[in-house]
Amino acid sequence: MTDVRPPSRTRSRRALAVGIAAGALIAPLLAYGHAAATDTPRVDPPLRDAAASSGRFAGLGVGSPLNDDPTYTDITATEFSSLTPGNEMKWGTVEPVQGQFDWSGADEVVEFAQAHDQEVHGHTLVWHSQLPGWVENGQYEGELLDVMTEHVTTEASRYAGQVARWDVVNEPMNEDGTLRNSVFLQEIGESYIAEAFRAADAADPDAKLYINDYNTDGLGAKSDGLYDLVSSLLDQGVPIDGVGFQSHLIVGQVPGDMRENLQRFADLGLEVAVTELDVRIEMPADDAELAQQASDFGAVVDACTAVSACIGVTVWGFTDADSWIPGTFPGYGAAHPWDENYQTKPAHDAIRDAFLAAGTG
Ligand code: 9MR
Repeated sequence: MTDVRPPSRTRSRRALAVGIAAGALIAPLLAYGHAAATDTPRVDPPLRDAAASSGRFAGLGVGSPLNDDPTYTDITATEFSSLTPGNEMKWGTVEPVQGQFDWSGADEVVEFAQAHDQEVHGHTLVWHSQLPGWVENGQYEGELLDVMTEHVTTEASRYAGQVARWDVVNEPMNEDGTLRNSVFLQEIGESYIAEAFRAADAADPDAKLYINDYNTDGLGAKSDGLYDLVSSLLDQGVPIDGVGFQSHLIVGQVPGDMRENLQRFADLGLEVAVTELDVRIEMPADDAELAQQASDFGAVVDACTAVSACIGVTVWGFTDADSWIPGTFPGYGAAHPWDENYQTKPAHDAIRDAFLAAGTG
């Protein structure tokens, strides 16, 4: 449980970045762009190649534990170029007892990603949810600032060089744009956010450090609050590199100003990414709703590819067979690009086509 050796490093993050950049240059010339120009029958590329043609990644938030079904594993490996562990890197999972770490689930995802030339998007170091009871209930030795710093340092150090991006702080905002009254805000104050970023930067200087939230995809009070927070962190010289927009959406409700919103964060000099995209439908879903859902997935990819600093799109689960939605939003489902039988839905094609349009345009 306390083993702190990292898994073997088969491919560095820099090598991955170079590989993806090279793919971005070559793919449109050799495959899809050429096919279109010469009328040869089009071969549909996996999402990762379509995304690479626009210089971006196609990411997946993977189920927990990594599903053993060979079809699931095959799609995970072949369609995506970035994996976000859905639960395996959360505080409650990796440090169930203060100072005692269980890296088994996280290592499994990291090793899978390395074996398939995928980046790892680390999720997440400091979050009010899925905390171990000893943090939640204040049963720790010492001050919470020290406890948090120790946790961030230990986890980010272990995966240094193997995680492309870290969600350092997850979901810090309230809907009205004020800071969420988490245990960290209560015990440490607003500076917990800056301190978490400083600790992560010291532990893994090469990882891109993100703040990540939901209902911040379009303009509005919550994203205004996030914008002010991020601006203030930058003014203080806090080492923050990016903003993640989770994009847990309802069919037909992609914010029309999503591109504008991503762009204003990019204009601060930051990377942006769509980090947890799904589009839920009230069940049962009919063909018209699936068509609207496809348009919604495409619109989100379009919003990303319209912003040069938007580096990729991660979907939060790929199949309706393995979804967090029905448990959290009873009556809703069908939120993902593959159906419950692992067949692609119109949403899948819309994601692919939006990336290809950006790549060849
Ligand atoms: O996908 C995760 C699911 O398996 C967990 O049950 C759930 C618990 O909150 O967390 C899910 O992922 C969340 C992510 O970590 C942060 N943004 C919201 C996601 C959906 O709840």
